[in-house]
Amino acid sequence: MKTLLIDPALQSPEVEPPLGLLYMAHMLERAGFTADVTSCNFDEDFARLDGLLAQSYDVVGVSALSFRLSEAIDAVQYVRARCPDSIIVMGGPHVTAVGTEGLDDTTADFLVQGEGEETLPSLVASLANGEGGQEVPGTLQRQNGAWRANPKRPPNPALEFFGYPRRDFLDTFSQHLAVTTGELLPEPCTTLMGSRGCAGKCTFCQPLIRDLFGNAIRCRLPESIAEEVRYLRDTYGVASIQFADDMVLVNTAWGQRLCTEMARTGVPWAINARVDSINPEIARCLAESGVVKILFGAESGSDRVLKRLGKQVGRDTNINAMRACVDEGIHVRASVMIGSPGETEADLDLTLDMLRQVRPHSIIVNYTKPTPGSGLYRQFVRRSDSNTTNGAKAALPRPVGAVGRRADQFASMAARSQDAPFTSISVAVLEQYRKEMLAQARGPANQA
Ligand code: B12
Ligand code: SF4
Repeated sequence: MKTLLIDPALQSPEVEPPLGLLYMAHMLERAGFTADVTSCNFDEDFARLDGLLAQSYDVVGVSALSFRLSEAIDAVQYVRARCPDSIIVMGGPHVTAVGTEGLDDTTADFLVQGEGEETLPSLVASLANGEGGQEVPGTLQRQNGAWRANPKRPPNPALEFFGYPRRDFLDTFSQHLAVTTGELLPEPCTTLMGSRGCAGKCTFCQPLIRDLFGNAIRCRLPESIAEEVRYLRDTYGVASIQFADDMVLVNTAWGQRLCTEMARTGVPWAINARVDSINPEIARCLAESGVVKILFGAESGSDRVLKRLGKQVGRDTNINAMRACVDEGIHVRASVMIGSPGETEADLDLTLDMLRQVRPHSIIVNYTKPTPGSGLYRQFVRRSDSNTTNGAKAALPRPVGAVGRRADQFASMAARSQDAPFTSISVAVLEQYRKEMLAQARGPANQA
């Protein structure tokens, strides 16, 4: 069976290779199927996709992020129009988060929830054997116009089993490498995944990460991660690595082993981390092993807001962690959220004050938005589907009615910075705070 995996356009300056598709490509090849991967990020008008589709694939997979759901749906329609006989499978965070929501009108044949490394090869094998893809755990199948769900597939506890993502199967990998981010990481830079899962309970994110990757946090062997880094350096000239993990310092012992192995590679790296995984000793260990940049989801300087967001850390932990890394000379990027539920101007002042105290090197300020799959999204849907109104509801985007239209709503919300569905503080005031917060970054050139 010939398979093609498609990453629809992200329209983001941070065009990163689709690691999930590349892992699945590895597992498909291992199961005896061919797998090509393409990214529409560099494919205006689907010209490249057209060329690929001429090869008549038996199975075509399309990945869907909620905020790019329209692009994913477009890609499915495009494939269906050109290859009416191909089996089309959709998967990814959106499908995992909300199942068939927003997908009523797609012509996909199967949906996959959770990790695809084992589900997709099982599905393709079932199709190849003439079993029609029936009963494959982790899938939903279209039957007589409705979706039928099979049992979920538990995540494989051994991440090493998935091998390395096959970047050599991605026709646009050299273009991903050529994207310059203008950041301090030496280029070319690319991403890598060292662990999956997160123990956090942030309401604007979970339970999506648990639904995608399971409750347990799984870590790869640090030696194998370093081996992948050396492979990337020697094969593609990669000069630095951005870890895409949600919570790279999952435990101190593993984190320290990873530092030792990464130091041996001599390749600078950057991570995302929770503030409660950092202390001065770990910060030193990170700096000595070549970590040049660390992104913290600090979110707020108000304990009240942090608690309501389920962060399980307080303002002091934010400050101590960021300071420890600043002191070690690591570029600290603080991500904060404004317009969170129940947030007042006094809370925003506390966030501003926290940033003044730390002076991170760069700052990202996002409006709190309802990401499908998160607790906040469920709250948002309950409110927007309800008929009653109150002050907070007046600030919500219009109720959506048919679920299909939510796709456009997600997309427009992601595109506009000024959507603030959870607060009655005016956008003008929020924007003023945003400007003041950004002004607290050490390097104005690095503000985001
Ligand atoms: C790196 C990353 C990015 C990168 C690029 C993403 C990319 N090209 O894949 C960048 C920085 C660009 C990015 C941007 C954004 N991101 Co992002 N990102 C991530 C991150 C941290 C890692 C992605 C990754 O590689 N995962 C590892 C692989 C193994 O997992 P995976 O991609 O999900 O794929 C697996 C399964 O989903 C499934 N699967 C996926 N596709 C398909 C397709 C088929 C056919 C099948 C069968 C299975 C399948 O199988 C794969 C293998 O197991 C995730 C969090 C996370 N831990 O995953 C968030 C995440 C994907 N991002 C998210 C969000 C919200 C965003 C932003 C909207 C943030 C923002 N406010 O701007 C933007 C959107 C950009 C845009 N303009 O549209 C959400 C998505 C939520 C949702 N419901 O869609 C996530 C889950 C974070 C979160 N906790 O909420 N992101
Ligand atoms: S926002 Fe980050 S820390 Fe919080 S649960 Fe999600 S991945 Fe974990």
